[in-house]
Amino acid sequence: MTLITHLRAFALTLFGLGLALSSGAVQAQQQSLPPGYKAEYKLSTVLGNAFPWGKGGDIWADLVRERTKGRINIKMYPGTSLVGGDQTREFTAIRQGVIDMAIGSSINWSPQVKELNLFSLPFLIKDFKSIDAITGGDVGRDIFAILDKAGVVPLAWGENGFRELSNSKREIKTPADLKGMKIRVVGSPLFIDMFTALGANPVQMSWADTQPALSSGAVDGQENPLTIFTAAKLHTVAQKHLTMWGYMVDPLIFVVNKEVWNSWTAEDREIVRKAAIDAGKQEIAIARTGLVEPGKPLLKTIEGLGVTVSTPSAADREEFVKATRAVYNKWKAQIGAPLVDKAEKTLAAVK
Ligand code: X2X
Repeated sequence: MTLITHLRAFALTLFGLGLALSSGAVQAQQQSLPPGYKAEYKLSTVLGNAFPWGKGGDIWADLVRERTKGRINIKMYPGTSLVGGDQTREFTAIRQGVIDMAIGSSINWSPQVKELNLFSLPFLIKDFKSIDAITGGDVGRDIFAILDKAGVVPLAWGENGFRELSNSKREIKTPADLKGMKIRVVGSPLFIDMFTALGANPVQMSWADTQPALSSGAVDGQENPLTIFTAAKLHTVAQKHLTMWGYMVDPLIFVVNKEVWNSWTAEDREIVRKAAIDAGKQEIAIARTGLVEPGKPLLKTIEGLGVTVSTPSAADREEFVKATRAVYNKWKAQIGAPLVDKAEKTLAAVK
């Protein structure tokens, strides 16, 4: 063999080695996802990241991506777009695997999980300390066990918020002021019962349909947390009157589809759980911004938009409580009296 052929053979060997190395690198990249992992996990929410709810979704996705070094890649689908915007079908879709993970409202999942109506019982949970005592205690653990049995893996609590009443017609201070008013409500029969008992005319529709309906005057009012009122600019769709009645609060719940959960390593499951808890805490703080500081600055902001903000007196509030008592009792039985008893006891102990 000549020197030239030696050199050529050497160069070819080097070339071949280079090829082998680079295809090895590509293979390693393709294999960097553990077996059974998907390239993307679909996270369902109702609201996007202009709202605390969607911000919570971004935080969860970012924490998981960072802490798993990209093994778990979450993409958020707001507007409940994975179920064509129908909030009340979200829970079933998670259970069936159409949705991999979700941050959902207790109201939207209550048609499938009747115990979640607990949070919607009129005038049961009256302040932040009270909701924290429920979600952070025995009742919260019971609800997670129920969700687990219902076919999803519950990981952490977040918060949509206390739902205050707004309308285009007049200041509402007592149930009499609500008489005949068309109020948009979410897809749980409890809300139809409640607003009917208050003398209003409840109309059930999805969040996606609500803003157009307020804008055209098809409905007069709605109820939602104040962070939604401001971020969705509800004052621009004729919502000029706001009543701070604090009649219920909907928590958010971070969950994962069971099959997806079981496809992850124990290490990754722990990362996803811990990230949900961390994201939930941050999301709750965002949802309460402007409502926990002295003087509730968010109310000033809303007044600055030309909205009248009324807070019913204790006596007037009692009128609302009385008018909805029969609804409370009917739904207490549907939810299951022992669970509601437990919640009532927990709340009585809150200072
Ligand atoms: O539809 C609503 O009112 C909303 C956005 O608050 C929920 O999804 C419960």
